[in-house]
Amino acid sequence: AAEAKQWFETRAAQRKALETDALFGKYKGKNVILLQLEAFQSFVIHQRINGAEVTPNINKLLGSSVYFSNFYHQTAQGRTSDADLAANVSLQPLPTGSVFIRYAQHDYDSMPQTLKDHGYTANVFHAYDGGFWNRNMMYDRLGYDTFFSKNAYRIDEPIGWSLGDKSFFKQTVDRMKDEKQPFYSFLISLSSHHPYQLPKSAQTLDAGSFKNTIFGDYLEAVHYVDAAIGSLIDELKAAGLWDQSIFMFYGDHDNSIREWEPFETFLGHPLNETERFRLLKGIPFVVHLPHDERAGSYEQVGGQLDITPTVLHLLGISGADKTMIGTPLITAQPDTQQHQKRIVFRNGAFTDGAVLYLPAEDGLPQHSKCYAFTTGLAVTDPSVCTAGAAAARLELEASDIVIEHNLVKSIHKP
Ligand code: GP9
Repeated sequence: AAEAKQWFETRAAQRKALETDALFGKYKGKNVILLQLEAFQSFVIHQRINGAEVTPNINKLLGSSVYFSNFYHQTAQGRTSDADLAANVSLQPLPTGSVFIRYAQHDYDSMPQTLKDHGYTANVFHAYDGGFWNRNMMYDRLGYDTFFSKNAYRIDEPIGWSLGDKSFFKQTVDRMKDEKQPFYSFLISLSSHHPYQLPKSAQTLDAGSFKNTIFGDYLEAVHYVDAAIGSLIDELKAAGLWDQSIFMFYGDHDNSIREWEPFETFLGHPLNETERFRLLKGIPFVVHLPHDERAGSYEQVGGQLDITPTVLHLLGISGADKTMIGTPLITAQPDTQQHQKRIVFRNGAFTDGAVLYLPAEDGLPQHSKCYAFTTGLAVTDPSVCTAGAAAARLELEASDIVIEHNLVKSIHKP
């Protein structure tokens, strides 16, 4: 436990050092609207099928937003709930099960609670049963004012498990526009849930040769979600919230399609091992800042655990007294500050943008792999990955200890 505490103190000190950055507090007092998109992967962005863009609204939004093109999900068995934990609590998921279910009675330094401590209202919206993933309990623990679950919505656009995202977003904006500002709103979408079959009336993409396959259904589903995001942006503008808010979204996890052939056909080339890993873990992270500031594509690596630290940094709220793993991604001088940053995955894999380390499935160190991140070529001297792999293990162990022994509140706060 002492080592875990020290690990978190070191990480907190790294965030503290960034507080002199010119962007710290640049967006103080703005609303924060964060969308978690079901099974939304980044490989569909900027792609076309039969001449039509799969994500036309997102592609357009990227022209005026900060887009992290090397951003990865860090979920494990807890799937959607792990993504939520990563994004709002900045801790790693557990090796087995979901923190939401196993440790909902423990304490966390959550984004909603931290923002509430700074005068925000904080609500979470998801049009499904409130008990799923133990959300009722966990959201209470994380400090949200209100969890608007399925009962709070009119099911006037039935899709899949529940309400379609278009209506979900619209009804949520109707609530948000009457909310006391500044607010934090966390919205969890659902229409692009496995197995991705939309009603015929909601299918507007010609999936061509993928039609009537799960991959084609997935493309249809993300195309629908993209349209829902387009409408949501229009609604936020009409409600006068767009330039008063930091608007962000990310994908929660991969789409569970485990055959590579349709991906390779869609992308038009075979995928080597690093490309497969990057595709499987790759999710979009898009941040629209008021008045389109800092728009561009950023290639530095990042992961879901960096979302809360990034938000706190932009709002000028110190993350130095918080038990979190991530570090801010949007800083004035990302290149100098992000050196040695590692994105750590639950199986012990990591990338720092230079190498990708994949531990052996049989657990034998000699079977682990160390690749150059961009070329995907095996690194001739695998010891290049050794120190990073050990550091990744330490991060996972420190996170597990803090969660399992309820230590978040006992880490030293400077
Ligand atoms: C249900 C939704 C799906 O509420 O969040 O969770 P998942 O099955 O993707 O983990």
